[in-house]
Amino acid sequence: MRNLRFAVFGTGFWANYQIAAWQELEGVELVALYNRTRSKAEAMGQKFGIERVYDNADDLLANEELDFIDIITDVDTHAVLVEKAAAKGIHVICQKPMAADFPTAQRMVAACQRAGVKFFIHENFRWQAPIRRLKEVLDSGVIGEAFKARLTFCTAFPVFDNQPFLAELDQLILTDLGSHLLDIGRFLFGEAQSLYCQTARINPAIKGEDVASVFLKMRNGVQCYVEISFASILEKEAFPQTLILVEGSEGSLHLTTDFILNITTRSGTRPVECKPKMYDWLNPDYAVVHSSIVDCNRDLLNGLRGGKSETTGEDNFETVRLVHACYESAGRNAVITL
Ligand code: 89V
Repeated sequence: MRNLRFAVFGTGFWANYQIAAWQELEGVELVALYNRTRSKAEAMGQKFGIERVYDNADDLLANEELDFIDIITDVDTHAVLVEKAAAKGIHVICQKPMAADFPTAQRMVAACQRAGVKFFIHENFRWQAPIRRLKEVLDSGVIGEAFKARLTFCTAFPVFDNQPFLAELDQLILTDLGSHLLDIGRFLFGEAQSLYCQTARINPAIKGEDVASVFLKMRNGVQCYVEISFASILEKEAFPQTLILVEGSEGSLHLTTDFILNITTRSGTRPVECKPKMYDWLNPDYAVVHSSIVDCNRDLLNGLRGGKSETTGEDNFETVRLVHACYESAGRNAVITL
């Protein structure tokens, strides 16, 4: 099977890990880089041995022979790059969140459908090793019928140091983290029927909200509470894992810190360690997050080769729908029926 040739658009903090994660996989070849600041593309090119770098997206698309592009730019440039690639008949992977608003996401999905190109969203959180393990155990039926869940990602880790653009977003926590956590809710329990959300801004130095609490009623009956925060000063001062508690008719699953999944039934609790695979390139603060990029990329590559991929644009559109329903709910202080 020949290698799939691709280009990366955006050479900021996240691209360091996404490119390294691609290099863990067979069957792909990174041939060119784009960044609107040429010197940044050149620096990344030197780091990974990529000679062809561009500061003009159209020139890259005109000059290079590509099977797909991987967009790792800020959210406000996603739509224009997706549409440019679709117009050239090139398949697209785009970093989450798909778009800053719902109509733009609709336009992106439609543009790829019209052009007949494959469109995927790079949504890596559902690929985290402990979350995959929790899903397996949940599906095994050991805790019976799930009826209630809590998904938590609350931290005071200085995310703005590595990703300064986050401080500039008018809508922050629900687009950045909500996209991930709401997607995990869909991954575990399917689609939501209704939701209610409240938001707050605690850090006065940023533009958007940094705290959100969402209560979802899932179509399968599960009551799912999602709490996300970049303002939580908690006793465990490390980059947090996503913590999950699922309660079922016969027991519970509790994913706690340090990658321990406690499986509890009436006969007791069995702790299972589910550590992520460590790579020498990952940033230890983000270990479980960065490690999941490899598994996410593997799934996307499968989709590009004509197999099934979990996070297609169409699928992720349902996550985008939830994110924007949360903003609507918080804005109107109302329950939104989906
Ligand atoms: O993965 C992400 O979306 C990052 C972080 C983990 C900091 O939220 O922005």
